[in-house]
Amino acid sequence: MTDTHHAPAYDPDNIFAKILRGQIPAERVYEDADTLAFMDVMPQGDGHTLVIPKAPARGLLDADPDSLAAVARTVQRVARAVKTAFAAEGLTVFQYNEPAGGQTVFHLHVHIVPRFEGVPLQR
Ligand code: DGP
Repeated sequence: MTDTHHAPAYDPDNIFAKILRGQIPAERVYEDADTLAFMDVMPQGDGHTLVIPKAPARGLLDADPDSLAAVARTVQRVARAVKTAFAAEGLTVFQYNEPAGGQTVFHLHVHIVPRFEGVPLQR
């Protein structure tokens, strides 16, 4: 398949790559061979957690399918744990691509936010 996405190249010095390398701290909540989960520093609600692949990927479009599958498994695992830990009534799960799509950190990440009836997302 021809690549028609034309996204910029992956930057290995992005902040989540530095978290993966242990160069900057993060509140890590889950890790396996292919993925890492940690708390978001600008939470949109209590328990806001991010899941990232260890393999370099800028976003959804350039990610390796096996890496995406690993992310999906970790998202489900962490979502279950976060829902229980924060006694959430629901969860919002989302993922942004490129600045026009709302992305600000250019290493693929999935947001998991515990939700409660009548409480809007913060920010
Ligand atoms: P976005 O690319 O728009 O999906 O947002 C990036 C998210 O990453 C945003 O919710 C804030 C969070 N974030 C940015 N810098 C850091 C950091 O250094 N550590 C942690 N834990 N989260 C960060």
